[in-house]
Order: sequence, then C-alpha cells, then structure tokens
Amino acid sequence: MKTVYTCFSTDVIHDGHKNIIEQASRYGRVIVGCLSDKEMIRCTKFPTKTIEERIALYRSLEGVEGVVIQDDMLYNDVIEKLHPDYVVHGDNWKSGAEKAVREHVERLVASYGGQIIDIPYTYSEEVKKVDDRLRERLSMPEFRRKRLRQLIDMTPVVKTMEAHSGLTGLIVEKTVVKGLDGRLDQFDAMWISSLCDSTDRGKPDIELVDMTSRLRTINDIMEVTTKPIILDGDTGGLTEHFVYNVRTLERMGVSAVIIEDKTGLKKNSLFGTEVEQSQDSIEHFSAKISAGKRAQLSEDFMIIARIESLILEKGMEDALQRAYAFTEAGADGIMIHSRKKDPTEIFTFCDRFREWDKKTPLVVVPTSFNQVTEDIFAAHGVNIVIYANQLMRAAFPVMKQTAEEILRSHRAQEVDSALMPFKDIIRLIDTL
Ligand code: SPV
Ligand code: MG
Repeated sequence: MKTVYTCFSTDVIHDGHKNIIEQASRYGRVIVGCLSDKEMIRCTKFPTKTIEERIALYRSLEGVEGVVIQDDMLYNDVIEKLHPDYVVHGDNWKSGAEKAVREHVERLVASYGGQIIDIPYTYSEEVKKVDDRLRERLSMPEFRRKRLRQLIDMTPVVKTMEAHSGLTGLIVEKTVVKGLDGRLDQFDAMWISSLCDSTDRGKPDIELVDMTSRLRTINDIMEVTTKPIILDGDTGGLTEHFVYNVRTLERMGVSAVIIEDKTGLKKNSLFGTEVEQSQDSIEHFSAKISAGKRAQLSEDFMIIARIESLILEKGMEDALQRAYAFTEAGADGIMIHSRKKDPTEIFTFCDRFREWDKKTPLVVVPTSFNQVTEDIFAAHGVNIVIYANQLMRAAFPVMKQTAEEILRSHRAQEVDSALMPFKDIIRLIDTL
C-alpha cells in the first residue's frame, strides 16, 4: 500500500478539501498533515481553532487514515519521517508565493523516487463563501482584539508594519514573500502611527489630529483587513479622556494602545532633545495607566507604556525605574524607544528588564537602529517589532518627484514608464 500525504492549514473543511482526500485515496492510504500554528501564521492563515481541534477535525474526515503535525511549511520534517510515495496538493500552489514551497517539496520527494500530484483547485461558490466567512469572522472585534496576545504566544516576534489608510492596510494584510530561508513570510500586525496619520493629513505630529479623526483611520483600515491593530496613542491625553478612549478602542476591536510618558506639547521622539519636550512624572503616568486598566472591560486589550528616558537623555537607570513602576501600575507591555543608530542602549535595557521580568512583552521601534534583524531583538527578549513609518516614507518622495516632473514637462508622458499601468490600478483592489 502506497502512502499519500497532504497538508491542511484550514479551520473549516469545504468541498475542495473533501475532493483532495477523495482523489488522494485513489493512490493509497491518506495521511493528512496538520500545519502548526506558527507556520500557519506565516502563510497568512491565522488559526481560529486550536491545533488539537484541527487534528480532531481532520481525523474525522472519511478516507483519512492518520493525522500528523507538520511543523515546517517546507515539509522537511514530515517528508523525512514518512517518505510518502505521493504528496497531493491543490494546483493553486503552482503559482504565487506558494510556488517556492512546491518546488522545494518536488526536490525532496524526487530524491527517493516520490512524486507530487497536483489536483485541480476547486473554484466553487461554496468554497468562496466559506473563505469569505472565515475572513469576516477574523475581522470581528472579538477575534481581532485578542489576536495580538495570541500572536505574542505563538510567534517569536510579532512583526508589525505601519498602516495609515485602507490601501496601506491592505498592503500589510496581503503582502507575502519568500524569505531568504525559502519560507513564506508576512506581517503579523499593524501600527497606526501618530506621525504617519498626521503626515497623511498634512499636519505636524503634535497631537493635533484628534481622536475622532484617528478613529476614522482605524475604521478605514478595519473595513478591509483582519490583522490586529496597535494604536500609537501619543501621551494618552488627559486621564479623563484616556479612560473614555480605552473603551472606544476596545469596542472597535483594537488590540493595544501604546502611550508615552510625555506631557505638555508632544513632539515626535526622533527630534530627541533638539526641541523642548517634557517627560511626565512616574506617579502621574502610573496613575494614567492604572486608570486605563480599571476602565478596560475585555481581558484581551493591552495598554502598553512607552518610555522616553533614552530619547530625552535621562539615562538607563531612569528608563528601568520607569519600566518597573509602569509594570507595577498595570501596563501590559513596555515600549522602549531610542533614536541612536547604535542599538547598545536598547539591548542593555531589554537584557536588564528581562533579568527582572521574564514575561511582560517588550516593544521596539527600530527606525534609527534599523540594521538589527528581528531574530537579534528576539534574543534580547523583544516580543513586538514595529516598522513605524516606512510605507509613508517610501510613498512621499516618489509622489513629489512625479508631481515635479509633470510640472516641468507640461505633460505626463515622461513619468508614465515609472508608474503602475492604469489598466492595473483600476483592478488593483480586486486583485490584491
Ligand atoms: C510614530 O510612529 O508616530 C511614533 C514612533 O510615535 S516615532 O516616530 O519614532 O516617535
Ligand atoms: Mg507617534
């Protein structure tokens, strides 16, 4: 009897999966692989069922002889263990990002005489409906809100990218690449930056854009995405306003707000000491955090305290003292910021904080110390890495150059070859 292997990374079984099993069983006994949580996430499929529930679901299917856990999206582990005669998959993996996985598996099985069988992908109304419903469920507040805490437990680093509009939200939601290690990867969460949200409105980053406007940005993004949202809450404003906003954010399904320990007219941290900025007292800021935590109704929402001591050159001891105090006050995480190119002070802070506290999530924003890779941060105990402004910084220079060139040429022909074809832009949203 030949062994036929197929890998599932789904929470819901539809006709497409049943068809795969039926076709596979013509070739031998069918073993289904259940892709592990961390690998599902990297393939842009966030699990809404536990791995135990998924295993039980796959095991209950007619024609399935056994279920194994697949902990490597490239199939290395299962193929080494099972040496299946056939690997069966929908033929949709012959194109797009998954193509790289197929090529890898083909090489693996060919080495011992195995074979891939591509089954024509089932495009049906029912399959589309199941997929759409799953996406809609993931976008609901109760699912989206808790997803950040789930990700912190499931993945070594929560890779978070800035989004400031529906379109940039879609880029963060949908972008998948084949990484240097041959595995697929994607962003886990979105950061709604005060800098980018203000810049997009042509305004300075001084808490001038009010919460009502910020909520509109969040809503635009939420309407077209499912990934969790971390809001840059600036200073959090008056405590009386902050407690109100915590409830609003929770209700919308935002996962976390990060507030910084500054007071008075807030300016962007990357100005450092070039402009006048005042740090809040430990007592006052701790009280604001505690008030926010008391106002919170769900268990999932996170209030993360951002420490500006290194930015304002108040020293490491001050930063650590604040981290301990804010954690005691109830903060669900600590963001430490720096504008130095050299990451040493960030590493020192994280290492020393971790000696004292093994669990409270740590957040960094490597705009200046951008040479550090995510795995190095993880080795220093960091849980969330935020790419805070790169999409905005990518777009502005190109838009400006394009405007200048059209103005110089008195026509648009000169810029056209550098632009996306207009036949593509009119279909962009449907094809993303
Ligand atoms: C933002 O993105 O608005 C931030 C991070 O607060 S920073 O710009 O580095 O201060
Ligand atoms: Mg900000």
